Amino acid sequence: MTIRRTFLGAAVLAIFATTAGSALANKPLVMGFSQVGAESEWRTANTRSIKEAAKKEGIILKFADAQQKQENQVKAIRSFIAQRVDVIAFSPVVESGWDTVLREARNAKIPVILTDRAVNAADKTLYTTFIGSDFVEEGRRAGRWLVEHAKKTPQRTLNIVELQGTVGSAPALDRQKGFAEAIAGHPNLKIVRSQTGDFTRAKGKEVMEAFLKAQGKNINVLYAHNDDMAIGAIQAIEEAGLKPGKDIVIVSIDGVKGAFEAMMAGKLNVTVECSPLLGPQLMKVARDIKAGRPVPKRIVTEEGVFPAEVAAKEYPNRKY
Ligand code: GYE
Repeated sequence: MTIRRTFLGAAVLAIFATTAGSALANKPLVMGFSQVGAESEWRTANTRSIKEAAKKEGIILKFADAQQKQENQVKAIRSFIAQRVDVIAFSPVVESGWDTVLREARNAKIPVILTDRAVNAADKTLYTTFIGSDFVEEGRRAGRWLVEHAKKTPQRTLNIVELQGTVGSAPALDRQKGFAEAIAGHPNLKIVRSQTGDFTRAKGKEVMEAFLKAQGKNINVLYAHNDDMAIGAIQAIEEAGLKPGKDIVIVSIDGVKGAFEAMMAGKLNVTVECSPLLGPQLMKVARDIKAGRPVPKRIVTEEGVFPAEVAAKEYPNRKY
């Protein structure tokens, strides 16, 4: 009797354990995602991509918009830790100042995925992987396009104004560096002013107005770290009675639809692609990490360069 009861009990327990086990395995993965904000067309497309991919993959997404403030991102990450999410992903608004909060995530044994922007932490074990573009290369591509363009007028000095992205952000630092590298050794290409427009249209317009006021007509080229600032600047240039894309050659980065429209209207000369469609890759990597599969430390997005001449042909293919 006792033996039978024990056996039965064990059998019931075994069944229970199996059910509980599979229930655990089927439990949807929970991801906490801290987004930079909604500062640009790029960012809106990035958010959409992440939300859609999570839905498609059956991943529960806790999404927090930081309105371009690091302190909000830190708060969001701490709240994800408190909620014991399975994975934390975030796009760090600036590069530095993350060590403490990342250590807290590590102590809680919650893996962290960086998307889009990098951190400059010396301790690389503070995050599992970084998915995103090579921003230095994007800056080089923008610079190389300009070097080619300038070959048409080799005797002419071209005064360049630069609209930088958010101060201290990986894309602003890297795009500045890559561009400077590509135009170095071309003394006719001179950066005469460089200031942040915080990756927004409004600031891009405002800073371009200040550039125009300070430089008068002595601006030949605008290099904008993103399309939105270029689009804002186009307005300022037109309001100053000049022709964007002609009087002032404009080079920018992202490849959003707004940039293609500006190119088709002859107001923008080239955009270097930076894909925001990181959602599907992010969800896949999150699953791999959760399943204990090894993931690469760096996953680089593939991108191209689109000059105005191909804009109309490429426009229908653009997904963001
Ligand atoms: O280029 C800009 C956005 O981090 C790559 O952020 C991203 C940048 C993008 O605001 O438009």
